[in-house]
Amino acid sequence: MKNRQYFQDKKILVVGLGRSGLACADLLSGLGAKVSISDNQDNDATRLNASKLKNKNIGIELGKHSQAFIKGSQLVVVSPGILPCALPIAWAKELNIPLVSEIEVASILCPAKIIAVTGSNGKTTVTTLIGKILEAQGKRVFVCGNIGNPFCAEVAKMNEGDFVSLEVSSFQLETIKTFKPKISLMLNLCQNHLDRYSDLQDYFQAKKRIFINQDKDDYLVLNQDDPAVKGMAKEARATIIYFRSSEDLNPNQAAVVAVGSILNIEKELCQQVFRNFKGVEHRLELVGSIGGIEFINDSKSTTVDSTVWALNNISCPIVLIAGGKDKGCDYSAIADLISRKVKKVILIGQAKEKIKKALKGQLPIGEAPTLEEAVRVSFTEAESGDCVLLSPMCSSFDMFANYEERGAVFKKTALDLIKNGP
Ligand code: UMA
Repeated sequence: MKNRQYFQDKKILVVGLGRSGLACADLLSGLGAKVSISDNQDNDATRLNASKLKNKNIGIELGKHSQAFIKGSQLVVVSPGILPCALPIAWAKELNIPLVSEIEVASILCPAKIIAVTGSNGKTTVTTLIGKILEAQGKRVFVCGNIGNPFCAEVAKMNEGDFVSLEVSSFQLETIKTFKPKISLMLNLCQNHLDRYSDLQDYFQAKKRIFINQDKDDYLVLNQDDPAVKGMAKEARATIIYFRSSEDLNPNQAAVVAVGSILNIEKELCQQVFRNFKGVEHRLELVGSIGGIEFINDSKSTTVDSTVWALNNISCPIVLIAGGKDKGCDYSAIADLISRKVKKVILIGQAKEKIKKALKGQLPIGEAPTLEEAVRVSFTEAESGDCVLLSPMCSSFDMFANYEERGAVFKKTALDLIKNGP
């Protein structure tokens, strides 16, 4: 790691004891910082994470954020899920304490070249594929970030000459200060997270922070087919590389090939990687089949556009399980496609009524109180040759800890049905 002394002896408050907070507090205390961590929930998950920090001389506050806890801090590090209006953020501003995100901390220490991937859809697949093409080229690469394992959990293992393929979310970008990827990639932009941002522009603005510190020696890879993304070239100082889909490359693959071209990785090698790629978990993941009915787990779909992608990539009739926590998206944009490709929709979660209204009775719609029940109902609605697809268009936080847990419940219920029958 570089800049090890930067955090030494600094009094630092980490806010949020989820995955990012845990990794960040652990890393900083190992570097000799005086760390404390505050989480406004006192539950099994936060207590478990707190137990992992035992014996590390870290002050832990659970069940509330108190102003006394922040006093005297020289730096506040926020987890991505902390809203900009949260109390610790207001207090940090009031007390003039610098405030950064977990990826900022890791990037200060990171000796590897950072390839940062953002966009509304496809981030996880592209981040994974960039990791794979670099591996195929014989490079040492770390794949982390919003994908699931925090940057802070990986950075201590990195050396100069390594690469990091980093999925970054708008939440993480809001509070970066010096984060400066060698290559930034903006895949696409669509309606998302409107439960956090005041409007689309506000959301796009957060996304654009991925390139604010880049200069002409860095690269910004932009989607030429997405008008909202293409126009960003004029706001950036980095060298611009465009990508666009073609007959032999879907948009995600075209983006990976463009990144490969900067890294001197041949298109042929990329295509070999694409051919061997089995996909990522929770993204159009085939779970299994019974009686000619396939179960497909697309729990990673938390936007309308992401479900559009899923529906366009499935050719058989679909029983669709959708719904969850609404992020302010307009579901009427997908109503037509759903009515053409889907036999029946089974809705779950808080967004049920809003989705039902948007689909305007264009097809049969059912509801289920739980995901397990939705899987069982969908199975009885499906016939041989159909598939049961979980592609929620919403985040999972109304019913689950995260989309991974939602996907795991879908898979377990489907596999139980496959093994034991209805
Ligand atoms: N909390 C507080 N105070 C608050 C709000 C929350 O203390 O005011 C606490 C919660 O009680 C909880 C902790 O903060 O204990 C959770 O922090 P977090 O929501 O930042 O979650 P992490 O576990 O740190 O996971 C985060 C990302 N989560 C979010 O952005 C919501 C994960 O992305 C990411 O994989 C992980 O860091 C590692 O980098 C998930 C996600 O849904 C997959 N991302 C969004 C998306 O992809 O659409 C952006």
